[in-house]
Amino acid sequence: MATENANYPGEKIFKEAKDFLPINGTDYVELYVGNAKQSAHYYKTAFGFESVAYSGLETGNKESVSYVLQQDKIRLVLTSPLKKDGPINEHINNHGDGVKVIALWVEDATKAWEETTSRGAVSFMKPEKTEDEHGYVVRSGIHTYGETIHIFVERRNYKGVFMPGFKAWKTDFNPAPTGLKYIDHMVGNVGWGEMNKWCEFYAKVMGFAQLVSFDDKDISTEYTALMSKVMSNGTGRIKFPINEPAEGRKKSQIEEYIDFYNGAGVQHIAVATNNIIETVRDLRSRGVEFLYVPEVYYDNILERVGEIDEDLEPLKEMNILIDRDDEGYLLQIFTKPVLDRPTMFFEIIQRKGAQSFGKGNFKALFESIEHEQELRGTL
Ligand code: TYF
Ligand code: FE
Repeated sequence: MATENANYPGEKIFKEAKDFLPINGTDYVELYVGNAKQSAHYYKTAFGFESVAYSGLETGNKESVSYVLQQDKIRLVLTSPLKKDGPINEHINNHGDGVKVIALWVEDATKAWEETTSRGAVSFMKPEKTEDEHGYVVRSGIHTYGETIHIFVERRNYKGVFMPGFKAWKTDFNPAPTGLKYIDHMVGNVGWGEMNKWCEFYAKVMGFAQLVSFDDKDISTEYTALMSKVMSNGTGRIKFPINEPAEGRKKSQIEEYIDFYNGAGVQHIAVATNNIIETVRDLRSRGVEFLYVPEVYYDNILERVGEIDEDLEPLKEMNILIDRDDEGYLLQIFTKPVLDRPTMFFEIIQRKGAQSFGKGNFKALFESIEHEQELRGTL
């Protein structure tokens, strides 16, 4: 399965995805948060998510409350505890608000659990069937980096709004969507020297293959050294870059994350749009804050990326970054952290052929992140 990488002796690359774990797509992303009601309001108002489902006291759930939001194929679940103590409180105490679950939509959650645990995954939950008048869902789960988990969701026999235990969430407050379509990739930050271990986990346990690798030579700016590898499933629909800090002059942004999150966790969720200029214009008007890249970035940009369909002016106005690879180009922009701690943020991405991750933008992007770190006094 693994072959030697000639450039990095001793390092393994996983060339071929295996198909023992077919995944249809991301089912949902669940965040444990301090106040799910207010977080839900933020994701509706600022990002244009729609209300879908609810679980809480009114549905007989006395332990926790969850709001399910959706925009096109992107489903978010926001969960808060209703009582003191327990795993949700502990998670929030350790990490602040953050992603607990990356749920993957599969045809057979029992098989997904058997295939992954037999290859060494640590079980989070055995296959469990829950039902209501709309049918049944089977879920199973395994641990991944930090306290993050993957839940496998089998919903082919379910017709309800989300899952048993939830009711439809009807409300008169329905802000318009902002054009976000699907999750393009979700990035994990892991500790020093742990990147290869987690890439190996995705290769061995989940059958993923390695798409790309960046080392600190690619992406070492003055301070922010890091290494990154992208793992992907066979269809390419699920892409999980894994970052680890590297030695730099001062503190790596990955180390800053690990310090505030108290361990490994999800660093950013990249969401795709078909019209990044309009999406970003809309998000900005709703109060979403983005990283700033100095105007000089645009001075010789077209020499670097060649011809593009969009006018440069609105891209510059919105501060959107551009990069090209041999398959096409991409447009991307990064929000500031959306939580109190400098941990998780969003990327908005529009792919025009390019299947890469914006390597040509790393320098500008990381200098911008360093500027924010400086303001936080965490460099
Ligand atoms: O997902 C990626 O690889 C790009 C670039 O800390 C990136 O979005 C990589 C590391 C990072 C922030 C962005
Ligand atoms: Fe990204």
